[in-house]
Amino acid sequence: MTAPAGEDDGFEPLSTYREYPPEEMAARASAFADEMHRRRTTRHFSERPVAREVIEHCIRAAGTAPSGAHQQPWHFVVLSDAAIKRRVRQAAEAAEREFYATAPAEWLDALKPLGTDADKPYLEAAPYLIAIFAKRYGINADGSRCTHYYVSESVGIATGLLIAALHHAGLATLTHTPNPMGFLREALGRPENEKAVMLVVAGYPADGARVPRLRRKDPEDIGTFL
Ligand code: IYR
Repeated sequence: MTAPAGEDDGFEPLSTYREYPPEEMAARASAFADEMHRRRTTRHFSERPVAREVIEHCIRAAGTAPSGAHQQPWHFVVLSDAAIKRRVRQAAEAAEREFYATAPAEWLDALKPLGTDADKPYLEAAPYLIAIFAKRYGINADGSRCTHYYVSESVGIATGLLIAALHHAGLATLTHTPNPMGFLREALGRPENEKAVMLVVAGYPADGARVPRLRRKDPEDIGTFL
């Protein structure tokens, strides 16, 4: 596992790994699961400001996600300016009005327990909207295209880490997927090779914030050991 002396094979020792005693490992796994269980998506956000530094750290955490061929095919655009948030809200609500007027009955029925509708006040109230873009392909220095691999998987993992990081920091989150959301790319000045995949709303929950009474599947129902 070592390169011939004097040659750089592009590898380095795995120096960041930490081993814990087995009991500590189990305790850490359990505590993390408990912490993640406390995460709830809410649609009720406070306007209370949050330090930009917190969001910067959370994006740093998201950027640790593994990605196809380590191409890191993601970009996060953080919106906090009131005028930009208002524009995004207006465009998202226009798209959602169309969605709620035309979506299949089965889809609308599935959404009923969440109590959603075309009004998205949280897109203006919350201090941060984080627009997540997937780089469908890369651009080489000479302007030619470079294929990206497993883009949705990679961006999905990064988004999961972002949500976990925001929750861990003590922020409430909401994943919002305007339908359609093509408007985001142009509105936020992102290049043609990027595709908007999600808006993550982040901030303090509003006083009296509510969430639907949902039940999570039990571990036995979502995992099988063979
Ligand atoms: N984009 C719509 C509808 C919506 C769809 C799903 I699937 C959800 O889990 C929640 C909402 C909206 O944001 O209202």
